[in-house]
Amino acid sequence: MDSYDFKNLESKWQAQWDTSGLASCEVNSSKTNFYNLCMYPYPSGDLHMGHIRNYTIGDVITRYKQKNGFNVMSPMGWDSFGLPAENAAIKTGIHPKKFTEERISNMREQIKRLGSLYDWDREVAAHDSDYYRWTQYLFIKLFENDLAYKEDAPVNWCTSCKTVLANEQVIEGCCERCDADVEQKNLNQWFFKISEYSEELLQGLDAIGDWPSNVKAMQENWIGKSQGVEFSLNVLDTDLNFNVFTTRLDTLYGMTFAVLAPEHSIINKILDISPNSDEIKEYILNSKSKSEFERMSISKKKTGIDTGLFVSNPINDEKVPLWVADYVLVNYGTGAIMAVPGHDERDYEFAKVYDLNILQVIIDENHSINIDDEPFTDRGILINSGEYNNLKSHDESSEEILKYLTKNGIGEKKTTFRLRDWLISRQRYWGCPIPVINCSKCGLVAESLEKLPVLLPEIDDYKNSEDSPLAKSKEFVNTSCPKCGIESIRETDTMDTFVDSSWYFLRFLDSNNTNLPFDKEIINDWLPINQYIGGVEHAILHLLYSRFFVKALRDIGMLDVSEPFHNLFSQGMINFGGTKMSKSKGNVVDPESYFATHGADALRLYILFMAPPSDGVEWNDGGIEGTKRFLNKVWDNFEKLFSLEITNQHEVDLEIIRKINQSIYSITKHLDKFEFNTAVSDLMKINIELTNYLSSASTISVETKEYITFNI
Ligand code: ANZ
Ligand code: ZN
Repeated sequence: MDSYDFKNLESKWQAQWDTSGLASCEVNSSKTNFYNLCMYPYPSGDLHMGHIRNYTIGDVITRYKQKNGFNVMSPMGWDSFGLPAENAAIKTGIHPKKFTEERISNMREQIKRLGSLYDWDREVAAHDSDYYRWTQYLFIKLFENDLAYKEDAPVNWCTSCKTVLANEQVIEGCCERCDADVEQKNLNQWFFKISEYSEELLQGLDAIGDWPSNVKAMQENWIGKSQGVEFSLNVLDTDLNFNVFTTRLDTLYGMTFAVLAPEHSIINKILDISPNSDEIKEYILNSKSKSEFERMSISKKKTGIDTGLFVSNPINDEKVPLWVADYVLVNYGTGAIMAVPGHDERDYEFAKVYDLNILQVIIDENHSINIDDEPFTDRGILINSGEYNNLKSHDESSEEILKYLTKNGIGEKKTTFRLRDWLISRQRYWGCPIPVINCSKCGLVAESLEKLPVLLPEIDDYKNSEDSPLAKSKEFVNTSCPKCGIESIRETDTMDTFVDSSWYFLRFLDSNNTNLPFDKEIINDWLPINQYIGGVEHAILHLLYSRFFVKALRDIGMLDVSEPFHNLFSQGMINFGGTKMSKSKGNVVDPESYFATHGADALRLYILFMAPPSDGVEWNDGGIEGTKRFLNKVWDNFEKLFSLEITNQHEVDLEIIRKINQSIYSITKHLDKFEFNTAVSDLMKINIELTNYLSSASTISVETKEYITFNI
């Protein structure tokens, strides 16, 4: 029989932390603030091992910082809008709200049972109208400040279900439900102007605190700053011209063809004059069904159509053919390129497929490289380039050629970004309604702030058709214009759930505010978040969107900070059977069973001990017996310590004092560096030494006992 009775101990202490308010945090305190935040979860129903890892790391930091005298804020809430609740409603008829709230209460109980400290008084849930009212408020602020706008953009359209699909519902180009082909269809949609912040989002990464370098790199790539040159090409024997963007102007003499994206705005005029206009039309239709990923993919065979027209190379008046091909994307650069197959991989592949001319204009210093089998993409010197021959490739020669282009008014330096504006409208039910009204006189008008929230209507049929599900509720749709009062209709799209999660960390700080989403002074006091902890799957979108939100709200005047997250920790994934644990794969290990057999603390300790927390790790419960045994031994040692006969000797028991100080030293050293596993193994070692000492000890001095009581 174990002496360590975790069942009773855990429930006793968890209740005690609750009643004593150990986790509750006042925003005003004489202590230094420390905002410690775990990414709020999607309420999937059950805690999985990834959650346990996340919340255990968060809990260790909360307790550690509390013990170090900080005023620690550690709130918890729910990212509770989103597709799964809606799918379940379509399948089972259970209302998404009921479905979601049952799952939340289940997860809340599990998190409490885990014993992690959260300030539940600050709890928020994205689907709660007390929360989404303020999401709508912030949307309106962005709209009023020209940071939200509406424009045509393609959505995924299932030709057989006649419904709009979310990206997650498109599996290899086909509908998840019926397997029919998915097409792109243009709808009028809402965007946030994140691209206006591209440069600042990039620069901000340098000034930020401690972030994993791979996360920074992913953000950098996503923003994708590229410095190059934009210049114009004339279509021969017409008055048409278009711009191309290149980062390799030095290869201009190697342009052997030019390419337009199928969606390029000049295409209609090309169709009027091209001898191949029928083929081009068909090609444009075909590329509509391809995803951007597919079009960019190196492994897919490149396709295109010759327009039969020519452009002239501005540097030497060479006549080269003009093609349409979908490996050129419409929304990057200018949507058109000068193709240099001799020195660019994708142009090379394309030229091989269609037997187009390939010309070498860069060579290595030894003149030994040729391009018969592959393009030459390294640095070298220019050949076949007229007066620019023998100049170094890349910067030096690009500068020289640019001088010629600028002098003749043909081109100029240009910076482009890969980052596109954020498409936030969804044709879905279970999301935050977009608080805008369409008036035939005034156009798009924001709902008046006093009338928020625009409540999600009750409907019976959650499936979407041509429109969003919300369009089915007449009471919802029909309203009057907030400006002029005439009969008008509401927007029926809802917002991307990433909008909800772009500001929840602000609401936590002032979650009971009924006048505003948050108080400016509180935010200024508490932001940036000292420590943010979450999964690496959010390394790009969530972090970028939140960073954009804070900058936009700063510019609107709602707060005075520029970055939301100072330090970021990305925990590694816990896998099982080689892949991520997930319900759909049926490889979920339920943490709750361990609460009963080993105790929450043994599980938490085991997860910390398993591996460095940033590493991915394969689940294997072989070691959990070990951490349970360790906790038992710690318990036994303390029982033994407190049962030793007390002597009146006024000298300390050095070995015991040493063990305590070794423990404090190791914990301090390792926790600051997120080396939880090393901290645990140090404690295990120290405990064995303590066991050995105690096996022969029979007395303890008064001083030592006081020292122990003081330190634990
Ligand atoms: C000629 C050239 C020669 C290029 C060469 C590269 C190498 P980064 O650096 O990623 O920004 N490009 C431009 N717009 C494009 C579009 N809309 N779709 C597909 N490709 C596009 O990429 C810039 C380069 O990508 C540009 O420089 C252009 O190809 C291509 F030896 O121009 B380059
Ligand atoms: Zn009006």
